[in-house]
Amino acid sequence: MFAALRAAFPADLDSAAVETDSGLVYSWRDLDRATAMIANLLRALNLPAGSRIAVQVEKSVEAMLLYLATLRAGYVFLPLNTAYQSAEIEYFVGNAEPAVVVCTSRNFGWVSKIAFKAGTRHVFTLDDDRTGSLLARAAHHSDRHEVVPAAADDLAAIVYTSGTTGRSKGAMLTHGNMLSNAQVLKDYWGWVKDDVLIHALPIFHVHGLFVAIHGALLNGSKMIWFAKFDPRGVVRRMPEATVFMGVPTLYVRMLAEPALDRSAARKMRLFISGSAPLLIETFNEWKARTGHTILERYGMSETIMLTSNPYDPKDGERLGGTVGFPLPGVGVRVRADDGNEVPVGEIGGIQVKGPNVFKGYWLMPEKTREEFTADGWFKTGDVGKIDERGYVTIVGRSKDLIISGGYNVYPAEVEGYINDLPGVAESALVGVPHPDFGEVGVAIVTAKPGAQLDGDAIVARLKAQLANFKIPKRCFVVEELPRNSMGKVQKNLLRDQHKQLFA
Ligand code: MLC
Ligand code: AMP
Repeated sequence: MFAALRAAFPADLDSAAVETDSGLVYSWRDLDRATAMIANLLRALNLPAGSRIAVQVEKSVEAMLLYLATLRAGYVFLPLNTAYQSAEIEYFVGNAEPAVVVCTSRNFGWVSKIAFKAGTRHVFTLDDDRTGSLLARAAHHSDRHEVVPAAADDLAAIVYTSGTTGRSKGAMLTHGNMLSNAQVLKDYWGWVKDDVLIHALPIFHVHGLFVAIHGALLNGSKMIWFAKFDPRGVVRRMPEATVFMGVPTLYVRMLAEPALDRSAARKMRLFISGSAPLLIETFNEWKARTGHTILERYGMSETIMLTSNPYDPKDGERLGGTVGFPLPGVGVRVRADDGNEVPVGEIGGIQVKGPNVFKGYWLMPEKTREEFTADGWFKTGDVGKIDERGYVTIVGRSKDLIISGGYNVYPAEVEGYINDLPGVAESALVGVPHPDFGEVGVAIVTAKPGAQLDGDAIVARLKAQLANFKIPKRCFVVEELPRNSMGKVQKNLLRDQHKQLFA
């Protein structure tokens, strides 16, 4: 993967590869030299083959360089959301047993304690102001490094994705998964010389880390780099850019900027949305304001990108409300619960097969087997249909999942934390529509006999334990939860009851 990206660097290594929102400029030569130095540092640690490098740091160009250096050195990158707190990190580090952990200096105390307990030998710091022990140590290493060869089937990254039962699973992605997907997207999305990408997404998930970074680097394209999404700043820099990638919340927030108009988007070639459903209102409003039709695509940690609306009009129009066609080389089909084929246009479970599909869940062969069909297709857990023209539409999910601002929240995990609080008898977390985040979690809780509960106090307690995006936006205490005749909580009734909460 790294060799392919490196081969795409432009001939003029002194031209700008990344420009940050704070005015720093990194040349292609800088990228090459810095990744060599970090790769040499990692190699000097004499780590066993296949070692995981777990990283929980704020977004910075150096964090991206650490990712690229890990590929370059032949190790396995393990990105972690900066919102994760100690219980979450303890699980990931305990499960993945990384040889190296990189964290912010602010979190060094508690993260290093967790890491050393799990047997990690090396803990470095990396801050978003180009300081920390990782860079200080890398500075002593040579800026030349022979790329460590990797086979298509070798692991390149483990991306944790929450499980329906509460426990996260590490999706193992290979160099072949990543490179095949990046090459298909380069072609399908029509990347051209002189493209400039605005990079405004976090870099600990598939969207910002793989789709955006690989897209720009594999085309030798400059990135305008935002450490944090800032709608005003992005609209201000838009006239210099040609490609933008975002989750729907980013589009909603940019639409609230008066400066967003056709003139701001005059050089833009392509706006891409994914990770969560894009509302048709957003799709239409964006077209009216900028003259551009957003291209919606569909992906997952386990499969990177699997479908996309067409870029080239000769392949068809970009249809709002759909996620387009299976990407070239990727098989997508819809199956009924019993595994049988469904007629064209009918709803069923979406399954996928192709060179983009991951190798399995880290240390979970059973789970891996469960998620694949006997004939080798991966069950996405999304529910949808494919029409006679081949457009895929996602209509729902069979997995109990809430997608909030592009982040996944698994109700079972949050409910587990709520149920452990004193006085709580049981709880249900449901997703309700939200104008900014698309969907947010709302908790409905019952008390143990004699206990007095307060919804706001429950939310406050959760904030100390869980990543912020998983915290329910509201919590209601009720007498009892609605149940069906089988005794199962009727979440659909709860969702219905609260659907107007943020309208
Ligand atoms: C932040 N908050 C959220 C939230 N993000 N609440 C619910 N859902 C979210 N996604 C809350 C915080 O808890 C906090 O609440 C308050 O908002 C401010 O926090 P912040 O960190 O300052 O928020 P902000 O920077 O505004 O972040 C919003 C965002 C961010 C939309 C920019 O969530 C984001 O970057 N989302 C993108 C996620 C992404 O990249 N997904 C790709 C996954 S890959 P309080 O109460 O503490 O004030 C994938 C595959 C694929 O899905 O197909 O791509
Ligand atoms: P993750 O596990 O974080 O990779 O999230 C993957 C999930 O995000 C998918 O299984 C879908 O449910 C959802 N998703 C991604 N892209 C889209 C999209 N364009 N529309 C609707 N849902 C999407």
